[in-house]
Amino acid sequence: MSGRFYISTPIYYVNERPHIGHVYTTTVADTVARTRRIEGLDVFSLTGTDEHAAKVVEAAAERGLETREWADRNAAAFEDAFAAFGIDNDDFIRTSEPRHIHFVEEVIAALEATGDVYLGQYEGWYDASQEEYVPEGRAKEHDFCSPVTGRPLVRRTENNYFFKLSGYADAMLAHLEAHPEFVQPAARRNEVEARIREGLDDVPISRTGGGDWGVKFPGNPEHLIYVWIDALLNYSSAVATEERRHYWPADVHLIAKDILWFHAVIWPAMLMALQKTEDFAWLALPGMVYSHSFWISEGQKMSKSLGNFVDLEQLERYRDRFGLDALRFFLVTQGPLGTNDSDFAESRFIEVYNNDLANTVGNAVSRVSNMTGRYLDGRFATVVETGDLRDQVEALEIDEGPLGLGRVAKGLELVRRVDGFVETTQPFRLAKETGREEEVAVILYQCAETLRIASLHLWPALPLQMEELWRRMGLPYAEEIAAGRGAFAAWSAWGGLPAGAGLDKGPALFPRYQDEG
Ligand code: ME8
Repeated sequence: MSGRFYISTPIYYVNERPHIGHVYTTTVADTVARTRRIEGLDVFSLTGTDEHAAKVVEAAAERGLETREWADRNAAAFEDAFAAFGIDNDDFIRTSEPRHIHFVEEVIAALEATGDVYLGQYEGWYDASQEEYVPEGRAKEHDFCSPVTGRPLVRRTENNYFFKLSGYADAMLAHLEAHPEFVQPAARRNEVEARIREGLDDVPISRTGGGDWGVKFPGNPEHLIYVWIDALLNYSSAVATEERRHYWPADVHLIAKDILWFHAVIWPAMLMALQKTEDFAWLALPGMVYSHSFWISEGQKMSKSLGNFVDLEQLERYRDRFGLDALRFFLVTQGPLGTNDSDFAESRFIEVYNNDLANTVGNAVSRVSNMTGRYLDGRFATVVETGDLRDQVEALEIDEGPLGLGRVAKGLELVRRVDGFVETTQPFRLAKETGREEEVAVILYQCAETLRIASLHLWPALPLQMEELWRRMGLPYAEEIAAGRGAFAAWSAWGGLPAGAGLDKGPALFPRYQDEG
């Protein structure tokens, strides 16, 4: 293996069942992980659940359940959902697990020893709906209501342990300057930078009087460690073992804009503080925090009060109707990866499915396999080294982007080139003329070879159907990737479809969808 790659998703609150937002981020992370797995990197992809929030306790109580029982049930729902949507994560961490709790205790004790965590008194505007304090300026700006949910803020005074965030403003600005890729997209980086320049206050990291669902402050068990501090540490606790430590630092923390501040400022400042300790100096800063935007639903913001969350049941219906790959493809290519929100609308789904998958990928594969069957007995006698389509394939350059997902767009474009090439060269017409067998073979080899190269680009988003295509070509890529021997660079070079290889016919990979209504 030529290197390692670590990507994480947020860990999700277990007060509720999963919905499209959770499946989205985790599917994108899975797709990114696969772009690295197919390159042969030693990949670690992590997801999991954030369990110590007060709203988990409340949600359980509303149902007359023990907190643990409700947390267990929902954690299982997340784990099952991710399996059902084809996520190939390497671990699923729950913050209620002993391995995590012990790690948090040790980290906090170490930070207390350096003086970065200290006991003090805090008075401020508390946003109960988000379980966070809102700085004075922001509170005023939002008329003393939550900037996220709009609910009234409450004035609260408590004895807390604090984290000395104020000591890290200069270091954070210097880090952003030296590593402009640290927060992406760039617009999010600029927001973060502007807010740091407004000044950083120390942050309370413990609470009292909230029962005992949480991690107890080491040496002062009346205090529970604030859920966010506990949660962020999951990224490190999951790899704190001898066998996994080499995965650190994470290459990408994939999150959405709602939790940018914690990931882009508080988390790296904590890691900077940990650099001063002996036991945790291995926790260098992650490579990138990538913050996407939000899905909305049929033109409206999704909210509990509107009851319009695209929930698991709805996502399952899409999966069952169009296939898992189609759902993944839609999420990854049409989702809110940039700074704009995206609308999840059925009409758009059908349009994308028919245009990109049925009429492009599916159609090209069936056309080329049909002609190969009919004119070449399903086999390619020789490797074709030169030709117009090869030139086009080699000239095509697409920016892969910070997450490597531009590769999927490139795969789709390669398939479009196959279509265009068939249109211009008309092998089905040549095949009817005598003495032109050689030309037909040269055309069809190039088509199949381009589809093979495209499939390597598309696999991260369309794993099931691209593996089906590989079976039809008799190529062992799926097994090689599973064994950690992905070789994207070598495989995607021209000529990988060997002489004697075939392209078997089979059912349509993406049958055209026609509304029955
Ligand atoms: O914030 N569109 O957990 P959470 C896209 N436990 N993505 C969405 C979304 C939407 N409409 N809604 C949610 C938490 N998400 C904390 C995180 S991490 C150390 C602790 C996704 O269950 C998106 O990834 O509220 C967002 O950041 C995350 O779910 C929030 O999940």
